[in-house]
Amino acid sequence: MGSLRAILKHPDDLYPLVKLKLAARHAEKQIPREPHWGFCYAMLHKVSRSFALVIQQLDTDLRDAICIFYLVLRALDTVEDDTSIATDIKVPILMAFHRHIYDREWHFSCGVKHYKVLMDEFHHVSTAFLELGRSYQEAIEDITMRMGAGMAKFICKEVETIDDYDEYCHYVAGLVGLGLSKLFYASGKEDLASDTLSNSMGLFLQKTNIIRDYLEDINEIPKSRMFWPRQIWSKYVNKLEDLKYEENSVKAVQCLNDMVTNALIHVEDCLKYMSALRDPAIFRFCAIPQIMAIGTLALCYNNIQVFRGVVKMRRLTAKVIDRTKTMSDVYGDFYDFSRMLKSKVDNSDPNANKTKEKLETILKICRDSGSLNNRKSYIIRSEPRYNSTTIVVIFIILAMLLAYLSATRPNNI
Ligand code: D61
Ligand code: MG
Repeated sequence: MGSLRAILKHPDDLYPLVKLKLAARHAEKQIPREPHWGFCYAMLHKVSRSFALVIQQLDTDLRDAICIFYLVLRALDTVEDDTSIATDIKVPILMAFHRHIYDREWHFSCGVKHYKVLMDEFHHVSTAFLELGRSYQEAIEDITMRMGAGMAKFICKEVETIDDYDEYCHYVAGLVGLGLSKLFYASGKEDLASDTLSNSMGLFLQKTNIIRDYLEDINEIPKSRMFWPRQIWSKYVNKLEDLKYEENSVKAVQCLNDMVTNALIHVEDCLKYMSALRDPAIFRFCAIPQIMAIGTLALCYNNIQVFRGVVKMRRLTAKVIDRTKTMSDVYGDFYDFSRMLKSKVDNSDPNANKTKEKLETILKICRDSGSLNNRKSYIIRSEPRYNSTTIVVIFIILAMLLAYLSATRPNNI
């Protein structure tokens, strides 16, 4: 939860934040009573606050399926990400994970903190999985099998080329897109989306994470993890870790901008995918992470901080969740963030023209949608126009409300 100081500085963040808190409490009341479902939803909140918030607002049976889909893949990813497990132990677990989900007795202890609890008590997840409808189970099993095999392949292989990068991202995130499209279709609420568009939805999110998390991944203990493709970084430095050293700042930022330009390729497909959705809750579920991603790219572009610490759009989350309702909101936000990105392009950057071309394509799609009027931007924001007494009164009331909500609900936002 934002500090009082942060709230005082950005008063318009407060209303969506309070709304979000109330929505989270409401959703919590709807969690099924059985202990395995209780465990699954509590775990979802702990391991992913942002996805939990968007999953919550879906209708019950689809929501349950997506919750389990998320936890199964998060568990698989915990095995993949645990750098202390030897390869000969790890690979067979990844390959057989799609069978373990049918076995209530199975578990494998690894990971840390919440992830360790998820792994130790995985029987709750398999119990809940076994209660899902057969078409949901089949979609989850199929994607888990393909993701596990893909992860296993990349345990022993580095991400060298841009094709490798796209292939790795397909396994860990593109397949989530394919699986979600299948789950939406199985719920009877959506047509079946094409694999290409579904894949792009995942690639755009995953590439944004990989760009943002450079420092975290390179500093991973006991062994650093590298997802930036050699084909891109070798144009700027000799070793991927050289990007974090101050003397390479200029090259580092150029490399970062190259990576952002590569991620922008997927935007067109993502907009096409989202524009075909019909169910408002599914639409919001898909659109919110995409808006956060383009916002994150806009924040990371040309920003040396990516190599120094954490760059996150924390403050915007509640607002995006509150405001994203229709495709016009999506076009509007993609338009604003693309303009912000364009304003950051320096003509001396080796990819300046390529980046600007990609951004022009996105801006044109948004303009051609004909829905850019009458919107309030996240970026161009007016300063609040209250006098000081009003500010003090409003803050005291809202701070008390927030303090109350935080005290009665331990989950932080
Ligand atoms: C619409 C809405 C959500 C979508 C989508 C379409 C298409 C794809 C995705 C979500 C997946 C995006 C993944 C981006 C975040 N990356 C990770 O979490 C990495 O792990 C990848 C393997 C596990 C994937 C688990 C997952 C994630 C989101 C889901 C989901 C399953 C199921 C349903 C809905 C959303 C990453 O994790 C570490 C980190 O970034 O903190 C990694 O290990 O690389
Ligand atoms: Mg992983």
